[in-house]
Amino acid sequence: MNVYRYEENPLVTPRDVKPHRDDFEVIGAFNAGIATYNDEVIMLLRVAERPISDDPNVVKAPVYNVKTKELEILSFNLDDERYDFSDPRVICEKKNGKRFSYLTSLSYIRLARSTDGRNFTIEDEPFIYPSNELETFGIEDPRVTQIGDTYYIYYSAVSPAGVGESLVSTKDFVEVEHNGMIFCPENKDVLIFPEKINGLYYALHRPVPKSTGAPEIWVAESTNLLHWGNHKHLIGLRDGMWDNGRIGGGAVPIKTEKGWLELYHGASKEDRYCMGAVLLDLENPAKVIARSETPILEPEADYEVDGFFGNVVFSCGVLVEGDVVKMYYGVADTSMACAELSLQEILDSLTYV
Ligand code: MAN
Repeated sequence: MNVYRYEENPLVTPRDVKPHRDDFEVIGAFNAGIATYNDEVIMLLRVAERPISDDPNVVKAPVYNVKTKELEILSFNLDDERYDFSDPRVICEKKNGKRFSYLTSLSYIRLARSTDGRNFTIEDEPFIYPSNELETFGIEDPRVTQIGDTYYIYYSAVSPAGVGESLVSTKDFVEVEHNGMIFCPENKDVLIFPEKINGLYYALHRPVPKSTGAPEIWVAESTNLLHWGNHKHLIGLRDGMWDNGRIGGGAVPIKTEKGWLELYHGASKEDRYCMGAVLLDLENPAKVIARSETPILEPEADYEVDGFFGNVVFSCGVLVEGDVVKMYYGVADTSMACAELSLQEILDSLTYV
């Protein structure tokens, strides 16, 4: 696979982003949704900020308080036996195993704009900030689907009640209408198709089943974008392969003559995140036509390998111009990068099932 990584990579780094509070530091500007609006490329950045800690033995956890509309800052001592601090992203109570009790940072969505797709100007204020009881730990990994003149933005809403997917919409990237949670916990990585198919809207989603099953990609239908049903299991993990740990949709599906091309992320059991592709039937997106045996993009550049959580390439949005797929992607849970790939080459690389 020929991959052309921009010379300007990483395009946006935490250093480029001004914290939204003086007592906070930005540790991530990554996993951005992508849209075009008024001849500009818009990144909907997931900005992760954490309270500055003066004491290296203290980890702080920011939590949004719905009543006061302020953040509460909780402090944890690294030698507190009750907690596991080994994953830098989360604070886990040992009795809960790998289930986290708090996040070490709070994410929200901030806009960055560009006229050339390479140089971005970052807005000073948050665009979408936690605002209800399902978002008290933050909002993450937005994706954007344009249908007509409306941009549907959906993201992971994180709270003690779980991680689910909420929907908002905007026509101008100024006013935002909130439409509530569309996929309840635990669910992430929702992608809404850009047009109706045989009269119905379609979405990919990624539940995390508990009794049996795994974090895998499902497809659902809707008549109104708010209520989703007729869920079907779409693709699963593959033993011994690059996507044997967890998978989830990435970019909004691309309509091609061969079918809907979905660029998805797959992580190995060792948490190495790569991007691959799956081709779905144009008339029935629940039918899989072909899939990548090997990744189309994997963490190789130093900014993909090293970072807050290394060995991660994670795309939430692409722009397609003719045969060129401009894949914007988060790197190492830290920054944003972009690479160009050939649409034809991706399609030719797939193995038909
Ligand atoms: C995982 C990671 C984190 C994220 C939480 C909650 O631990 O993806 O980045 O904050 O889940 O979604």
